[in-house]
Amino acid sequence: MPLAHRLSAEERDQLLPNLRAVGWNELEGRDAIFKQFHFKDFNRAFGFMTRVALQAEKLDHHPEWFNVYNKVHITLSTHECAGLSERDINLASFIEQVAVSMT
Ligand code: H2B
Repeated sequence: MPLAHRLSAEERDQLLPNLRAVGWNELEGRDAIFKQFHFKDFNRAFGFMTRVALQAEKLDHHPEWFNVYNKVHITLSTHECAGLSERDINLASFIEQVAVSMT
């Protein structure tokens, strides 16, 4: 896999607005993006997590996440470049597709 690079200001201007529009925000004090998801119940939340987990494993890019019942909080960042990379954007886009199909 090619090395991940931290997104430049120009790349951020291009890539982040679409994700902001659906509720992803940049964290304060850390170069990462974050979103909270709410589902109807635990089955939906865990089904969502299962689908995301399988794709994360394929991409070798994994979410930091927290789940209680129907809530899933997700943080995405890339250790290799200590910040946001295109891998985070790609995983966030996939996560959005799954979330839409689970609500
Ligand atoms: N997930 C995330 N979110 N960021 C990474 O930098 C990362 C990862 N690196 N999953 C991968 C695994 C790396 O640790 C392995 C060794 O490829």
